[in-house]
Amino acid sequence: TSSSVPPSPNPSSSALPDFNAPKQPFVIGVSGGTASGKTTVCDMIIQQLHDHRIVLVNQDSFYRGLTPEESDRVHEYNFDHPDAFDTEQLLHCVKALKSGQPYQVPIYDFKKHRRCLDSFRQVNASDVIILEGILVFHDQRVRSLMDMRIFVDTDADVRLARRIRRDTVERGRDVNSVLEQYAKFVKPAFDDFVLPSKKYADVIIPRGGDNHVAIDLIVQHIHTKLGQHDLCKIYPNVYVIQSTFQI
Ligand code: UZR
Ligand code: MG
Repeated sequence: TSSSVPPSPNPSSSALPDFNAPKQPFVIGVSGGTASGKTTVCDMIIQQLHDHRIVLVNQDSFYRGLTPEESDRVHEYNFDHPDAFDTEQLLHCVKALKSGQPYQVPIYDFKKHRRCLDSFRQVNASDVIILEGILVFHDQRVRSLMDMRIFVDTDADVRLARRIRRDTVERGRDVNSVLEQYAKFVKPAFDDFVLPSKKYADVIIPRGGDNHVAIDLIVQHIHTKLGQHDLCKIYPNVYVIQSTFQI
C-alpha cells in the first residue's frame, strides 16, 4: 500500500563506516590440546602472510610465576588449570595491541617456573595478531576480542607421544614424571576446560600442521579480510556512490 514508504537513506548518516579510520588489527585465536600442533599451525599462517605485519602472542607468556611454596611442591601444581594464567594481563595485552599500542609481553621461564623480572618482549602494533594457547577460548572476555577462532584437533595418542618427546628432549624431564603429570593434570584439564571450549571455534583443523588444505583456506580468508579494507582505503568513494544511487 501507499502508506509503506521506506525511509530514504541519508548519505551523510553516521551509519556509513569511516573507511579512513585507522584499521583495527585482525585478531586470530588458536587453541587446542597440548602438543596438538598449535605453534606449527601459527608458524605456517605467519609464513604465508609474510606481506603483512603479523605478531604471535603465546598464552604461555602469561603463566603466573610460582611462589616459593608452590615451587617446592611443583609436582602438585596444576599448570593446565585456567587459574595458572594471569588472564587479566593477557586481556590488557590483547586490548592494547588491538587498539594499535605496543605491549611489553612477560617472559616465562619453563625450567624455573618463574617470570623473568628484568626482561620483556616488546610486541608492536600489527595488521594481524595471533593469540595461541591451550586455554585462549576459556575466558569470554578474551574470546570476544578475536575475529577468528581456530581449534587444532589432533588425536590424544599423537599429542601424548609428542608431549613425551618434547618434555624429555627439550625440557630435560624423565618419562615417568611426564606420564604422571599427564594423567594427574593434563588429561583431566583437557577434558574439563580445553575440549568444552572447542564449541567456540569458527574453524576446527584436524591433524594440525599436517593439514595444508585447511591452512591454505584460512590464509585465503585472512587475505580477503585484510584486502577488503585496503580496497576501501584506495577507493573511499565506492560506498558513497552506491548510496547516492538509492536516493
Ligand atoms: P602447549 N607447562 C609446563 O610443563 N611447565 C610450566 O612451567 C608451565 C607449563 C605445560 C603445561 C601445559 N603443563 O600442559 C603446557 N603442564 O605447558 C601447555 N604440566 O603448552 O600448549 O605448548 O602444550
Ligand atoms: Mg606450542
